[in-house]
Amino acid sequence: KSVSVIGMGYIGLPTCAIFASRGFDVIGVDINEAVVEKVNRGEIHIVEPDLDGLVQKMVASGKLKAYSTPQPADAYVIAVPTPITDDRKPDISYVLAAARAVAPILKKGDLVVLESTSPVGTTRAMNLLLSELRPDLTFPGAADEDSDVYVSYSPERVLPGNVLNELINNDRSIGGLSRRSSERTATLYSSFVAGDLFITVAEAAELVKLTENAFRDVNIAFANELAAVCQDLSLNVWEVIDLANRHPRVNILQPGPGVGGHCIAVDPYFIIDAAPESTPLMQSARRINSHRPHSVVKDIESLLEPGRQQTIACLGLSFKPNIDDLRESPAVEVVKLLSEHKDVKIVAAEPNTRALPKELEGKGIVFTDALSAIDQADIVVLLVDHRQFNFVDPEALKGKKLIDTRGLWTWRKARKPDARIEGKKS
Ligand code: SAJ
Repeated sequence: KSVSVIGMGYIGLPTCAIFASRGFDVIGVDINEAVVEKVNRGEIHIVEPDLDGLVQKMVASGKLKAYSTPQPADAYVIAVPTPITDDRKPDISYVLAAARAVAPILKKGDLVVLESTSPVGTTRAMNLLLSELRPDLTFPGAADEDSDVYVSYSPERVLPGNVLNELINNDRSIGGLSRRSSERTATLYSSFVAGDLFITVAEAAELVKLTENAFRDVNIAFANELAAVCQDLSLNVWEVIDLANRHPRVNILQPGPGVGGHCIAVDPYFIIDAAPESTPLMQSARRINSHRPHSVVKDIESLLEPGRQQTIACLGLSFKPNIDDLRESPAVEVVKLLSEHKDVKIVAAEPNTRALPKELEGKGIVFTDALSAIDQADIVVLLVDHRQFNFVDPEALKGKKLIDTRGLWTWRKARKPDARIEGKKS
């Protein structure tokens, strides 16, 4: 049994390692030579708990090998990026490029599974491209008769930071382009998935994936809107949410400096693009969440004293806690906006990366550790609730102006236990 995983990023690499751990001969493919060399040395290029040990073991056992071009296998899993263009249109060119790379080596009986988050219709478009490139083979068609090659969509839905656990334990939807394609895909994933596998049509599976992330975006927008309301009314949003969430059917998410990452800040646009007239709620959630970094900068500006150079410590740059991923990070956006000010010196700290990201280079920003950043600062801005920041001594913050965009210090740590009066639950 062999499987070739195209794209060894945040999803593809853990997927390679899990397949290898279940006895598959795994061919990991990436166009980035540096990634290929690193994996073949048993090393990883991303921060993800427990992944390093597993990749090292699988490479050492010979079950996982990395290449820069696809190699023949019984199944191909495509996990390449599907970004949006500057005008917020889905870009599926990497999926089509992966299909073009796989097409020449396909043989009768092979399975091709698309895992990348994709606009509705992408799997069928990929199938069409494959069938055009390989007229000697049959592919799933409208009549649902058996074909030489099987094609399906099965999206990943794992949370960065908890990938290995969620890969195994989450349920999965499988949208085959034929009944046999779905069955083959279910057999492939049942090798490691402990959750349930649900079979549907490809287009539904594509929309399911987009819907999950759009749902979260809308819910975070609600929390962020509530933060703005509380600011207007001089109330503590963290307390309001915490108490509202004591209702058995209310579960409000956490406000913050915005929504980052390559999924939640991107995927709703795939739905919006497909149905612009029918998505006013999703569109406004996107606007609310994209505006958050600007509100944080406005709050910081309100603390600045005019005519004096001041130092601002920005703590955390990644898009969420305890990872190194800076893609679409609202924290980076805040720092970038701040760096346009003449009167401020910015000192930034990010415990999970070794240097500033490229987009912040050359702007006079100092990169250092959290404690020395705080030490130098007039204003301390907490942008990411990394676990390390829990341990900052309150003494170090004394006399500093504070903006806590995640409620880590101002609410979660300071919550008074004596504010609770025990009820009579037996
Ligand atoms: N965020 C908030 N408040 C919250 C929760 C999150 O402001 O209460 C922010 C985070 O700080 C971050 C952004 O939202 O900037 C996204 O973080 P996240 O943890 O919600 O999600 P991702 O992007 O790491 O992973 C999401 C997950 N989707 C859902 O939970 C519906 C994951 O399961 C998907 O597999 C992943 O997208 C993906 O690859 O699509």
